[in-house]
Amino acid sequence: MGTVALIDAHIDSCTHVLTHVCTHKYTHTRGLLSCCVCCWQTILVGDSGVGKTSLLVQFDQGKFIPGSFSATVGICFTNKVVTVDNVKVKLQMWDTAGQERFRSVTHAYYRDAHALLLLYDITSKSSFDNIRAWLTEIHEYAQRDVVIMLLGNKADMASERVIRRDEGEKLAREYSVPFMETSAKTGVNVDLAFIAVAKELKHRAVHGQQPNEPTFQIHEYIESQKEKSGCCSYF
Ligand SMILES: Nc1nc2c(ncn2[C@@H]2O[C@H](COP(=O)(O)OP(=O)(O)O)[C@@H](O)[C@H]2O)c(=O)[nH]1
Ligand SMILES: [Mg+2]
Repeated sequence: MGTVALIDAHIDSCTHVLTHVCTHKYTHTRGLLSCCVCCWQTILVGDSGVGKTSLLVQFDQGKFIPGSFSATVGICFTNKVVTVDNVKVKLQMWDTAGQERFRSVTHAYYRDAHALLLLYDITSKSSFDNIRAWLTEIHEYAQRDVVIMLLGNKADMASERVIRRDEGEKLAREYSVPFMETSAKTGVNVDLAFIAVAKELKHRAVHGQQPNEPTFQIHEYIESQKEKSGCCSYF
């Protein structure tokens, strides 16, 4: 089986629930690219109504379906293969529907997560205030090297904004996590959030802990790529 076929076969096989880290690395025979196919679990967390499901649908299908999704109790996931730096990366994105109360997201999901997208709603102060509690829980149960990204969603709702962008930035700095504002409705920064996570995970898998390898700077990457949603939409 050729390398590409092998990679595709691996991607297809990597679909079962709670798949563990797939660290297989395939090196192209011509040696130009180190091609790593991984299946990484990314969990969306945050209060109910912040737009987790909408964000996932926007990333997966490129569209916004207005109205609340039924808060089915349980966790479901969506798989998506993205290409970062010529490498196919499979993200398995878990949506914590109906589990938004603290301490109710099964600890196993945190433990198995490679990345966490933590959302608040820029029009909801309580969802922002609860971010600290979410981070406490994440630090308690997730792996120490989990990639965390803070997202202020619903950036399109400028007139109803109650959390300024700089407040989100400050909180993110305090916890040393990357931050951006997103809109599941317009799609602003949605792909970027997932792609930045995929790039970070891919970089870690390919380059590992080799001391001489330049590290991928997720903060700098995001700063260079992100669209400022409504530059003048502060109060
Ligand atoms: N204007 C706007 N509405 C959004 C956005 N994201 C989600 N919503 C709306 O917010 C509500 C809750 O969204 P949902 O995805 O179900 O939130 P979840 O409970 O966190 O999964 C729904 O009415 C969505 O249509 C967004 O970026 N902009
Ligand atoms: Mg939901």
